[in-house]
Amino acid sequence: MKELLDGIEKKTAGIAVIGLGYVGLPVAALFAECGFDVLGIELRSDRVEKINQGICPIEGEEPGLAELISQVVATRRFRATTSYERVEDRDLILIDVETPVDDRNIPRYEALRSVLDSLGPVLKKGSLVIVESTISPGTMNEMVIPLLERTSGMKADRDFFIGNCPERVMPGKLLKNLKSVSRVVGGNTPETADTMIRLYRHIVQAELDATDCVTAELVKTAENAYRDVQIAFANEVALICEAVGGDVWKVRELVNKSPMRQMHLPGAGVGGHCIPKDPWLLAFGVKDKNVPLYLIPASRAVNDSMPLHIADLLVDALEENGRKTSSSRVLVLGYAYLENSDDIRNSPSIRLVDRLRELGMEVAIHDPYVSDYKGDVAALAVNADAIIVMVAHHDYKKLNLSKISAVMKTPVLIDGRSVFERAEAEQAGFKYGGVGKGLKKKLENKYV
Ligand code: SAJ
Repeated sequence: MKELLDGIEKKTAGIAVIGLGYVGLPVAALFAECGFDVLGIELRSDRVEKINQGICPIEGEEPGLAELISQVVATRRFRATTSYERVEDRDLILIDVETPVDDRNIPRYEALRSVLDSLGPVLKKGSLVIVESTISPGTMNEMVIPLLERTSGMKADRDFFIGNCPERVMPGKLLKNLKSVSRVVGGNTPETADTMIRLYRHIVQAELDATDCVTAELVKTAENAYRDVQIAFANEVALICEAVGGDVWKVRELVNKSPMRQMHLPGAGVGGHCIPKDPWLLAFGVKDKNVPLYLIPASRAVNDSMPLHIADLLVDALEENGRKTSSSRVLVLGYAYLENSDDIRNSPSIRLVDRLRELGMEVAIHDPYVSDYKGDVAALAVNADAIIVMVAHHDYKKLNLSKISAVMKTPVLIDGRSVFERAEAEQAGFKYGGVGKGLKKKLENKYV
């Protein structure tokens, strides 16, 4: 460990980053920028080629990333390859490969296993391996370490060192979050955790909390499960508000004036590559330990049902307008999973569009950031029976609603993200409804 510490202090230790995606690539670039020699190992040769030309293969607005990659490639501190052969002289190996769950919400560790199979035979004695991918609690002890000992023929904590340091990045702020958000640093031994902290101190200006591997696995999956449960609560309150004619956004604003409340945003659903997956990784950690989980699975069900709820709101509105769903034309505004992003992974809009097409509707899609769906909203709205706002892209706040309702057959506006106020939509000629703001039904005065 002493040699390793020396190499980390003097930045003479060679680094390998395996998996150059939205986490691995910025991490590799930051370590190269601060003076380490970094070798990126990436399966996809098209990404390797782009990177070695100094081009950033990540789409979307990532401030500073493209410039940083071209700089560290030009100074030859960072290069990418598809092969593991040069890993044998690397002292520090970071693993940043995907850990998705399948349609039965079971984690798929194929990418991680294949990395460990390839890494074992070339793993340098005395090196430090850090898994940065999000993994279920127990995965380091039950899978990663045993597998790497088998494929390397070496013993953890004797011949090599190992830990788990999950990331807290967010699309659009990859570099900023990596540098300024605290991290949990899980070492298989306390000494390993300390060594990892010395390494990350070079690129992280925020707190680095030393702990063990299981705690690191639990924190990462629990912090995202926390967010999913909070969002599900807000969505359930929205459904209650619709039923009693309340406005959930007003309710939320006033609830949050109560001390220690932080009701999240209700909406059209929960997408992305973290929040829909990590609660299932957390749950999988206790799969055969008969821990009765109700809240975490139920929250996933609530959030996954929101796109279908939007479809129900639409069907109600069309029927109120005397329109049959099967002959209706609908324009969906927003296909990305997050405002002002081009990332469509697990987007709620995908579920919504499938549902509307199942109901026989003709569906047009617009999204200013997704290349297949760019275009003019008013043109796409011609003769439409309804428009549905699924993503709060900034562009949508500036839409001229009167111009749009004038070209529609029956102007219905279903607002999944409360982008518009009911009054402005109705003034523009729309029948308006949305999550937590059901269609303004005449509430029968049941008390008279
Ligand atoms: N969403 C809601 N209501 C909310 C917040 C989000 O419906 O109150 C929806 C969004 O529309 C989106 C999905 O949930 O479809 C996820 O949104 P997000 O803001 O959580 O964005 P992500 O998926 O990029 O989450 C990442 C996560 N970061 C990591 O996993 C490292 C998450 O832990 C962070 O809390 C989040 O960024 C953040 O905002 O920092």
